[in-house]
Amino acid sequence: MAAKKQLTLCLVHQHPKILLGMKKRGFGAGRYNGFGGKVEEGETVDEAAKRELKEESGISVDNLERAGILDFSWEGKDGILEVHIFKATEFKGVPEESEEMAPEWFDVSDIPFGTMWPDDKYWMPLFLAGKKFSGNFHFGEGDAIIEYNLNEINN
Ligand code: 8OG
Repeated sequence: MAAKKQLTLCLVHQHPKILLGMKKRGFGAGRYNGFGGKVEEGETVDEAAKRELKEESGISVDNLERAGILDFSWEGKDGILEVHIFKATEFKGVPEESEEMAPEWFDVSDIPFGTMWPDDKYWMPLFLAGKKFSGNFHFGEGDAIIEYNLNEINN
Protein backbone atom coordinates (compact mmCIF):
# COMPACT_ATOMS: atom_id res chain seq x y z
CA MET A 1 0.00 0.00 0.00
CA ALA A 2 1.21 3.49 -0.78
CA ALA A 3 2.55 5.44 2.19
CA LYS A 4 0.26 8.08 3.62
CA LYS A 5 1.60 11.42 4.67
CA GLN A 6 -0.44 13.18 7.35
CA LEU A 7 -1.18 16.88 7.05
CA THR A 8 -3.42 19.32 8.86
CA LEU A 9 -5.69 22.07 7.63
CA CYS A 10 -7.34 24.51 10.00
CA LEU A 11 -10.10 26.95 9.11
CA VAL A 12 -11.43 29.62 11.45
CA HIS A 13 -15.18 30.02 10.98
CA GLN A 14 -16.91 32.87 12.77
CA HIS A 15 -20.17 32.99 10.92
CA PRO A 16 -20.67 34.67 8.45
CA LYS A 17 -16.88 35.03 8.10
CA ILE A 18 -14.15 32.52 7.35
CA LEU A 19 -10.42 33.14 7.62
CA LEU A 20 -8.37 31.98 4.66
CA GLY A 21 -4.82 32.77 3.62
CA MET A 22 -3.17 33.30 0.27
CA LYS A 23 -0.37 30.73 0.12
CA LYS A 24 2.77 32.60 -0.88
CA ARG A 25 5.20 29.74 -1.50
CA GLY A 26 5.58 25.98 -1.84
CA PHE A 27 2.89 23.41 -2.47
CA GLY A 28 -0.42 25.13 -3.34
CA ALA A 29 1.18 28.58 -3.81
CA GLY A 30 -1.19 31.12 -5.41
CA ARG A 31 -4.25 29.49 -3.85
CA TYR A 32 -6.34 30.56 -0.89
CA ASN A 33 -6.53 27.91 1.78
CA GLY A 34 -6.83 27.30 5.47
CA PHE A 35 -3.64 27.02 7.53
CA GLY A 36 -1.76 23.80 8.02
CA GLY A 37 1.07 21.53 7.07
CA LYS A 38 2.85 18.30 7.81
CA VAL A 39 2.50 16.43 11.07
CA GLU A 40 5.98 16.07 12.50
CA GLU A 41 7.40 13.09 14.30
CA GLY A 42 6.45 12.94 17.97
CA GLU A 43 3.51 15.26 17.50
CA THR A 44 -0.21 14.47 17.54
CA VAL A 45 -2.34 15.62 14.65
CA ASP A 46 -4.08 18.14 16.94
CA GLU A 47 -0.75 19.53 18.13
CA ALA A 48 0.42 19.88 14.53
CA ALA A 49 -2.79 21.70 13.57
CA LYS A 50 -2.36 24.25 16.38
CA ARG A 51 1.35 24.72 15.67
CA GLU A 52 0.84 25.26 11.95
CA LEU A 53 -2.04 27.68 12.53
CA LYS A 54 0.15 29.72 14.88
CA GLU A 55 3.21 29.65 12.58
CA GLU A 56 1.31 30.64 9.46
CA SER A 57 -1.27 33.13 10.79
CA GLY A 58 0.00 34.23 14.22
CA ILE A 59 -3.20 33.20 16.04
CA SER A 60 -3.61 30.58 18.78
CA VAL A 61 -6.52 28.31 19.55
CA ASP A 62 -7.37 26.28 22.63
CA ASN A 63 -10.04 24.19 20.99
CA LEU A 64 -10.17 22.61 17.58
CA GLU A 65 -13.11 20.64 16.31
CA ARG A 66 -12.43 17.76 13.94
CA ALA A 67 -14.33 18.36 10.72
CA GLY A 68 -13.06 15.88 8.17
CA ILE A 69 -10.38 13.62 6.80
CA LEU A 70 -9.65 13.64 3.08
CA ASP A 71 -7.17 11.54 1.14
CA PHE A 72 -5.58 13.09 -1.93
CA SER A 73 -3.76 11.18 -4.66
CA TRP A 74 -2.38 12.00 -8.10
CA GLU A 75 -2.48 9.93 -11.25
CA GLY A 76 0.93 8.37 -11.93
CA LYS A 77 2.33 9.41 -8.54
CA ASP A 78 2.92 7.27 -5.51
CA GLY A 79 1.75 8.27 -2.08
CA ILE A 80 -1.38 9.65 -0.53
CA LEU A 81 -1.82 12.86 1.42
CA GLU A 82 -4.14 12.37 4.36
CA VAL A 83 -5.39 15.82 5.31
CA HIS A 84 -7.07 16.28 8.68
CA ILE A 85 -9.42 19.26 8.53
CA PHE A 86 -10.23 21.19 11.69
CA LYS A 87 -12.58 24.02 12.57
CA ALA A 88 -11.85 26.75 15.11
CA THR A 89 -14.50 29.23 16.20
CA GLU A 90 -12.52 31.12 18.84
CA PHE A 91 -8.94 32.28 18.70
CA LYS A 92 -6.42 34.50 20.47
CA GLY A 93 -4.29 37.13 18.79
CA VAL A 94 -4.58 38.96 15.51
CA PRO A 95 -4.11 37.24 12.14
CA GLU A 96 -0.82 38.40 10.64
CA GLU A 97 0.97 37.76 7.42
CA SER A 98 3.75 35.16 7.63
CA GLU A 99 6.38 34.05 5.15
CA GLU A 100 3.98 31.37 3.97
CA MET A 101 0.49 32.88 4.15
CA ALA A 102 -1.36 36.21 3.91
CA PRO A 103 -4.57 35.90 6.00
CA GLU A 104 -7.79 37.45 4.78
CA TRP A 105 -11.41 37.26 6.01
CA PHE A 106 -14.12 36.28 3.53
CA ASP A 107 -17.86 36.24 3.79
CA VAL A 108 -19.02 32.63 3.46
CA SER A 109 -21.14 33.70 0.49
CA ASP A 110 -18.03 35.01 -1.25
CA ILE A 111 -15.44 32.24 -0.84
CA PRO A 112 -12.91 32.45 -3.75
CA PHE A 113 -13.33 28.86 -4.97
CA GLY A 114 -11.80 29.77 -8.37
CA THR A 115 -8.50 30.46 -6.59
CA MET A 116 -8.59 27.45 -4.25
CA TRP A 117 -7.90 23.73 -4.53
CA PRO A 118 -10.59 22.34 -6.86
CA ASP A 119 -11.90 19.91 -4.21
CA ASP A 120 -12.72 22.65 -1.73
CA LYS A 121 -16.05 23.58 -3.29
CA TYR A 122 -17.24 20.00 -2.74
CA TRP A 123 -16.56 19.70 0.96
CA MET A 124 -16.84 23.34 2.08
CA PRO A 125 -20.68 23.25 2.26
CA LEU A 126 -20.42 20.33 4.73
CA PHE A 127 -17.73 22.16 6.69
CA LEU A 128 -19.78 25.36 6.90
CA ALA A 129 -22.88 23.41 7.97
CA GLY A 130 -20.94 21.89 10.87
CA LYS A 131 -21.09 18.40 9.36
CA LYS A 132 -18.30 15.84 9.64
CA PHE A 133 -17.02 14.19 6.50
CA SER A 134 -14.50 11.84 4.97
CA GLY A 135 -13.52 11.18 1.42
CA ASN A 136 -10.88 10.97 -1.23
CA PHE A 137 -9.98 12.93 -4.34
CA HIS A 138 -7.87 11.64 -7.20
CA PHE A 139 -6.26 14.29 -9.38
CA GLY A 140 -4.95 14.24 -12.92
CA GLU A 141 -3.16 16.74 -15.13
CA GLY A 142 -3.35 20.32 -13.81
CA ASP A 143 -4.92 19.10 -10.55
CA ALA A 144 -8.19 18.31 -12.34
CA ILE A 145 -10.38 15.94 -10.32
CA ILE A 146 -10.60 12.56 -12.05
CA GLU A 147 -12.59 10.80 -9.38
CA TYR A 148 -13.84 11.50 -5.90
CA ASN A 149 -15.88 10.16 -3.00
CA LEU A 150 -17.24 12.29 -0.22
CA ASN A 151 -19.33 11.06 2.68
CA GLU A 152 -20.94 12.82 5.58
CA ILE A 153 -20.17 11.08 8.86
CA ASN A 154 -23.08 10.82 11.25
CA ASN A 155 -22.18 10.37 14.90
O1 8OG B 1 3.25 22.00 4.48
P1 8OG B 1 2.48 22.36 3.24
O2 8OG B 1 2.26 23.84 3.11
O3 8OG B 1 2.99 21.73 2.00
O4 8OG B 1 1.02 21.75 3.47
C1 8OG B 1 0.03 21.75 2.48
C2 8OG B 1 -1.26 22.31 3.04
O5 8OG B 1 -2.27 22.23 2.02
C3 8OG B 1 -1.83 21.54 4.22
O6 8OG B 1 -2.52 22.45 5.07
C4 8OG B 1 -2.83 20.59 3.58
C5 8OG B 1 -3.35 21.44 2.47
N1 8OG B 1 -3.93 20.75 1.33
C6 8OG B 1 -3.39 19.75 0.58
N2 8OG B 1 -4.27 19.41 -0.41
C7 8OG B 1 -5.37 20.20 -0.27
C8 8OG B 1 -6.57 20.32 -0.97
O7 8OG B 1 -6.83 19.64 -1.95
N3 8OG B 1 -7.46 21.26 -0.52
C9 8OG B 1 -7.15 22.05 0.54
N4 8OG B 1 -8.04 22.97 0.91
N5 8OG B 1 -6.00 21.95 1.22
C10 8OG B 1 -5.13 21.04 0.82
O8 8OG B 1 -2.28 19.25 0.81
